[in-house]
Amino acid sequence: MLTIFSPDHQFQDGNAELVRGHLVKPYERPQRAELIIKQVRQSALGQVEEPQDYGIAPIAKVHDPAFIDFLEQAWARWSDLGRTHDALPLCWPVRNLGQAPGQPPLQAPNRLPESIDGQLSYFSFDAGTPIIEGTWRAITASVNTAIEGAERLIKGEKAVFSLCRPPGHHAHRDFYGGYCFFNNAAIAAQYLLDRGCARVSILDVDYHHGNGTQALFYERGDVQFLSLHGDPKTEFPFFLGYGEETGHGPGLGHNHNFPMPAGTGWAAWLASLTQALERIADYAPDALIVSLGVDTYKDDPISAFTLDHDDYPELGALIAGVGRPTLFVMAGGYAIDAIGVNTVNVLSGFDSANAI
Ligand code: Q9C
Ligand code: ZN
Repeated sequence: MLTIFSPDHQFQDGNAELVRGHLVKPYERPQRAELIIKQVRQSALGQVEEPQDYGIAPIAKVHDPAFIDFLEQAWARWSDLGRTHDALPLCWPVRNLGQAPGQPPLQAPNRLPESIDGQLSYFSFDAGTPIIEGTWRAITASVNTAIEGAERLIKGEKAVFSLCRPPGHHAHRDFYGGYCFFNNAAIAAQYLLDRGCARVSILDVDYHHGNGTQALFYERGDVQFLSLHGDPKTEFPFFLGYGEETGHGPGLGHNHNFPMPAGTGWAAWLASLTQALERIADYAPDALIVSLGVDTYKDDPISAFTLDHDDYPELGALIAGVGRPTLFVMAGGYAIDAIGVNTVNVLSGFDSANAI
């Protein structure tokens, strides 16, 4: 399988993350991608190539122009105030905060503040996603990595691995969070639709619900979204990912969530995957995008499923069974010692099944 990879991912390298009340080095760190690419090369998965620059246009098909401009300028505005540490928001318009009596609904919460601090809050949903000097460079490289993978599918590749970092599946049209800024998989899906695909399925196997991807396509009939994840009753992102979220309007029936409790292992996870794969077969997409997180692994430091090394090749083989051009887009996975093996196990499992 061809891998697309940009060394520019390294420029997203935040200093601090709050975990269980402690300030720690962020789990979402450059070493993740370095260890995955090392394993790709060691295991001779296939060629590794760098992406071209596809510019802003394909990002603007999915994200709000004001949000894109904000991300491009955020660090300069922050550092112009003499600040040298990570730019982080700390206040959000929760429920009806900002809704004064007598005002029309939602007017006040939707007002754009003027300061960089206010706008960090306006364009985000958590404080776990630091903006630093290199963030823009890294997030545009990550998008280009996803689009290059989509472009290669159009040119005839059967499967491509876009080794994106930072990840994307938590990013909405106009807000970031969960380590994600631009929604790499969604941008790749839209790129495929704009180049002749009629229907695209996105299967999100990351431990966390792909809230951004779901929201972006919730009312769309041309993208099917399926997510297997930790139950939002107990897990990030907490406010989306329930089973009753099935889509709206033309999207009704095209959104499928499979929340599972802490402690879920391969057998129960496989039962959800089997259902998801049946839904994909029914939808008959022209292409399949997999948001590939390996934070389902038993020793992942921020997750609670118990998948093991040997489960990942089987996952890859089952995805190959869909029999569609397939783009793997890297998402989460924070067990540093295992991230390379687990990721490449999925990809080589896919390749082995296809070779039969
Ligand atoms: N601040 C992905 O796997 N934060 N995102 C956990 C510690 C959010 C995970 C709490 C985890 C986001 C792409
Ligand atoms: Zn995750």
